[in-house]
Amino acid sequence: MRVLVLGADGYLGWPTALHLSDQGYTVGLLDNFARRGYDEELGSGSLVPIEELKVRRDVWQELSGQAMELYTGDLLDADFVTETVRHFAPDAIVHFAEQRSAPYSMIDLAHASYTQHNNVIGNLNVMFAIASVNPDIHLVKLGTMGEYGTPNIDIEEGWLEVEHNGRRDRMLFPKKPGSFYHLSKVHDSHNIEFGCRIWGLRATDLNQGVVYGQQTPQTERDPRLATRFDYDAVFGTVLNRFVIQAVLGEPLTVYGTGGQTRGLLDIRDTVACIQLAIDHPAERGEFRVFNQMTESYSVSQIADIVSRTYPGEVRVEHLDNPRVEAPEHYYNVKHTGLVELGLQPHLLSDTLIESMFGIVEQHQDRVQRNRLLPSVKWRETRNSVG
Ligand code: NAD
Ligand code: USQ
Repeated sequence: MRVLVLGADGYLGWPTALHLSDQGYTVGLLDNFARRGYDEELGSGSLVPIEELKVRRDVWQELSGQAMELYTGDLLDADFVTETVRHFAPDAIVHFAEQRSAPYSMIDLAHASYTQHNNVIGNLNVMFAIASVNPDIHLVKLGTMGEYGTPNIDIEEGWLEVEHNGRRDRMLFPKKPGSFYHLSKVHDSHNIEFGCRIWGLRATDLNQGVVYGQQTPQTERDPRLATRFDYDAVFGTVLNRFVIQAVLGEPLTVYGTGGQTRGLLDIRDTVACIQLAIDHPAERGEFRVFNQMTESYSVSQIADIVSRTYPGEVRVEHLDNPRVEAPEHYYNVKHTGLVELGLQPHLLSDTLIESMFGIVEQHQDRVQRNRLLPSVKWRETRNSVG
């Protein structure tokens, strides 16, 4: 099967491409390297050094014998997207290629606008390319658990059976996201669902929780195959950041009370979920949604787990929450779809954190400590003209 991975230079796109290639899929890689540009703009970078995508691709070919075709370009360029889809002729497209940081999208008007334009229009270009080249291509799109926000009812997998004034319907689950980034994913979901209705596209929207971890069996084969590992307050995600802060002897930065709860998953489960979605495609015209997370914890619980696991002393600091989010809330998420397809989750209780400490120790001299504290504040409104 031929799979085109959009965003293949990213934290998750690269290990997914390797995993699929290792499993015998013919993989194409696409990226415009925007993520490396955000690093330059913010003065930050991956804790673990990462090679250029072309180098990583060549190393993989050398080690595995598997070739991967590389397409360098921007999803905002509709002609490039259509030509790539026509040329590679995929059976499935896995779409990771978006600006994915909530704080980045909340810096100011320019960053909110960039995020929504990049994500929504890039995704539209992918949908139109599929519809015009071959509507049978299965679109596997990375969404996010944050699309739902934290409603005071159980979160279903994408759809909700509603009874209202004596009538029933199946509606997209109501969304209440918490950043302009998360909103871009809601817009994508609506656009894709519409594409399934009008053109009979087949799509799987993976509402993924916060991912942690840095290694997969494939990236471990050679340091030149490493994927990125972010620690800064804009792109670093909570568990990865807490692990890095623990090793550095810096306080774990719990925002607010730490009662906010999120769905999480191990990076090895991300790549497994993508494969399961590809192997069991949605039907023509079906907009299928899976909640791609394996367990949920509050931020305080995550800080406790890291503190307990780290062999040294760990301090936890409660900062004023720079975001606007419910500090304590109900959170009960249905996430059985991927398990029914065969996912065997790696849970936090039995894995990984210890191995992450070693990775951080090895590269800790690369950390710029001034990138650790949050500076983007949700309540501040800034536009480009001041
Ligand atoms: P990442 O930023 O590391 O990777 C995204 C890649 O897409 C980058 O290499 C970037 O250069 C590329 N890209 C962005 N815009 C592009 C464009 N217009 N054209 C071509 N390439 C473009 O992000 P990630 O952490 O690997 O996340 C991948 C996807 O998974 C994102 O859509 C994100 O929203 C979603 N997701 C991530 C997490 C997480 O914890 N990392 C959790 C849930 C969902
Ligand atoms: N948080 C802290 N301290 C920190 C960092 C984060 O308390 O140092 C808290 C945040 O306030 C938030 C939670 O931890 O309540 C998660 O924050 P995060 O930065 O780890 O994750 P988030 O901004 O939600 O975004 C990340 C990815 C995004 C993905 C999302 C999945 O960057 O691409 O969509 O996780 S989800 O959260 O399920 O929407």
